[in-house]
Amino acid sequence: MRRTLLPVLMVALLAACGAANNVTIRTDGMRFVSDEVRVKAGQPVTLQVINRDGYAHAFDIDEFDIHAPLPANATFDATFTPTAAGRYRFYCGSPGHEAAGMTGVLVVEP
Ligand SMILES: [Cu+2]
Repeated sequence: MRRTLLPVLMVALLAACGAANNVTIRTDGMRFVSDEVRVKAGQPVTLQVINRDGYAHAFDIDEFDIHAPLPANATFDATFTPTAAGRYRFYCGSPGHEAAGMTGVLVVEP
């Protein structure tokens, strides 16, 4: 029993890890946490951005045409599939926030 169970569990774990292209980003004042996130190319990405600050932010990635307002205490969800590996900058489009350092990088790995 034991000999057969371990490989099966490992395969199941690997499958679960490979399918998890889920990213959660939180706002924290004038920054994003995390400010660098990694996903795999060719797999759907489920992105969730949570704003628990008491004022509005935004979440923007120009290359994926994502431009989402983030009112105070709101959450934004998006699903998209990056096809090309690369480093894609995201930022907060609220006036002054990007200049204050509210930026990050979505790293799409091949
Ligand atoms: Cu902001």
